[in-house]
Amino acid sequence: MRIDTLRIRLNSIFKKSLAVLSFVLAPMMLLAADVIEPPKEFSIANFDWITILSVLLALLIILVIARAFDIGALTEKITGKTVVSWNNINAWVAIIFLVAGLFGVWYELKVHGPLLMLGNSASLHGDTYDSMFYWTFGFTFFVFVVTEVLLFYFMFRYRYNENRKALYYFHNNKLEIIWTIVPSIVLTFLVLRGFTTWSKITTEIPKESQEIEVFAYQFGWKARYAGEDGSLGNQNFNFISGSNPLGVAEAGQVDELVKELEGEISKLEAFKASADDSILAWKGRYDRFVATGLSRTYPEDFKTLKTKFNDGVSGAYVRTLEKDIKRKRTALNRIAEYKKDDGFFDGTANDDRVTTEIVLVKNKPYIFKFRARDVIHSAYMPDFRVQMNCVPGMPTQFAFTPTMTTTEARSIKNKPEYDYYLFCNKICGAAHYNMKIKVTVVENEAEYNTWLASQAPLVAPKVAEQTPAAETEGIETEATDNTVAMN
Ligand SMILES: [Cu+2]
Repeated sequence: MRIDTLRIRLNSIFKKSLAVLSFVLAPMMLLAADVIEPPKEFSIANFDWITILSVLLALLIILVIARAFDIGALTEKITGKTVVSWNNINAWVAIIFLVAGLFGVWYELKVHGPLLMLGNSASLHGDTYDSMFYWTFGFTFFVFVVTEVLLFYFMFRYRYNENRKALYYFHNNKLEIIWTIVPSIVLTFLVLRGFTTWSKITTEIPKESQEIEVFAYQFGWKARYAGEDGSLGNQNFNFISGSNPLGVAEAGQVDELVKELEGEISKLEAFKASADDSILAWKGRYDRFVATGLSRTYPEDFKTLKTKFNDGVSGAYVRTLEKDIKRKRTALNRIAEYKKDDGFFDGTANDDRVTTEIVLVKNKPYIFKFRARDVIHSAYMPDFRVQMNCVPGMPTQFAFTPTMTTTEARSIKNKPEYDYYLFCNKICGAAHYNMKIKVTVVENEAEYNTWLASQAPLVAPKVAEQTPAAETEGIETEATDNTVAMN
């Protein structure tokens, strides 16, 4: 009797909580819809009454069903007969779930599948890569459908039946062997295929591949092409400066940087020498602020002054100066070491082109050398099935051959505005979403040469130094700006 009372009480608590939860959930769902749409002015006219009413209707239906089960349970208690068979209900729910789930899978594949497909690959290795994807998807999809159907069908077919006794089935070696060997074979096939494809992509690089340096920074990309001499000049992160964002080993730029660093060092040295005077001056200002009450009128200025003065007295000011000087001296020493190496500044960098766009020739092999300036980025060119991390201090590379020009891709996709892009595929900071560089594939070498000639070389060649070869090839070297600005 007491247990019965408890059950009734629990039942009523459960129902009350359900009701409270419903009234909390409904406004929450409405709020969630508001997150997506821009907030509207608060007015009853702006309410989405259809959504509110459908949520209320859904809650009402749930309550009615719950009520119906209550009545069923009560009838069972009075008559002693089974009215609601939970085993049957669960069995049918399993079938409904299976059918609805499979319909959902079919719907997703049909409606959203095409959006995820990358379309025809535009590189030589792309087709092998795509075929790997389809094989993997095919195997896993087949296994998925078979296991899901069996799982829910068995739930339905072998639900509890009081006339049937379950068989105690402990172990079967044959089954164990089958379900170990079959996946092993499939996985071995998939893994070996992936391994050989990856090895082929990364090792079978044609000797005549053209090198292009791709440089990642927060938040953009720069590309560097070899000029008329056909080879990329050296680079080092120690040479990076405002006018030399890629740190290319070009003597003029590096000398400029040395001068800049020396100037900054002597400025810092002067600050250090007059540190005592500065501290005294800050103290004077500090006292005056306190005496005249300015400290209360301009609390922010006073706070800054106080920090400065405290840092001066504690010695932090001088220590920071010394640290800065040391850092700049280290940079100078490193540059000096590189300058000792005659071959390092051999002038090959002078005609290099630093560009804000990548232009490739169809069916020509390329090797992209990736570098990063600040954090890890990832170069991702979905059309060419290329992806490679760009790590500061660790050069990486990816070789591939484009097989479809931008014009061809536009006509195949039926999108006259379509362009290939190299995206950053690693969340690298606030403007990561916008970190991309256009890649254009042209039909022939002539188009490429015209484009390259329009890009300014690192060092503008003097008219007298123009090589006759460059003139006969019709390459214009009209560029005069030898600085490459970050945009
Ligand atoms: Cu990035």
